[in-house]
Amino acid sequence: TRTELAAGAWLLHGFVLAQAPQLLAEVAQIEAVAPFRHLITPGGYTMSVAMTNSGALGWVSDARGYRYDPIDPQTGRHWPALPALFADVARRAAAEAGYPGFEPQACLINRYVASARLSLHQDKDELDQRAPIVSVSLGLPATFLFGGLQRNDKTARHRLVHGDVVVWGGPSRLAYHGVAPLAAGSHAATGECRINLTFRKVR
Ligand code: MD3
Ligand code: FE
Repeated sequence: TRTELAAGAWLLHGFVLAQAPQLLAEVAQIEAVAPFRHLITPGGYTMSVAMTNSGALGWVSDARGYRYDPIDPQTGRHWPALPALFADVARRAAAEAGYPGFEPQACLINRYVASARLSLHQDKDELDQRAPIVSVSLGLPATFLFGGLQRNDKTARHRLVHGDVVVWGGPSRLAYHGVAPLAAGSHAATGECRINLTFRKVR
């Protein structure tokens, strides 16, 4: 089943439940090459969410700013290639939500432990903002905050659980969004964390 959370934003309930073990096995392979790390924001804060990437480009942040880079600055090597299963899931989910022809170039992988959060932000480092962003939730549940096109717009809360996929396109693509501090817990698939994959077309 699918629910339209906002104009152009579709929640596909349990869309990757069957593939979750294989998706997590791919994450383990990726982090063996490109370890999770806590990036520093341009303002000097250390992010509570740990991040890594796979694909031709990876999202990074440091004192100089945010950018997509083909090289992992921590290892000096290319990010691990996008697994075929990742690309397949991202394409199928986008098509299911009404965005056929989506080709992900980057997969940002976020890892949340208890209390980790993502403050309200827009994703606007991608040159092609007509393409949607596809997000996959694995492990512990999270409260997702979804606002409007201005930071001060009222935010709605949505619970995202293991296996859920959300496709953010059209008028929702530039909406402010974030994740509330993760509640402590344990999940059979991931242990004491939540993993989120976001697939992006960058340029
Ligand atoms: C709505 N990640 O990585 S996924 C991010 O759960 C990010 O880790 C969150 O926000 C997470 O940038 C939320 C859902 C999401 C991702 C991108 C969006 C929602 C979005 C872009 C535009 C609008
Ligand atoms: Fe985001």
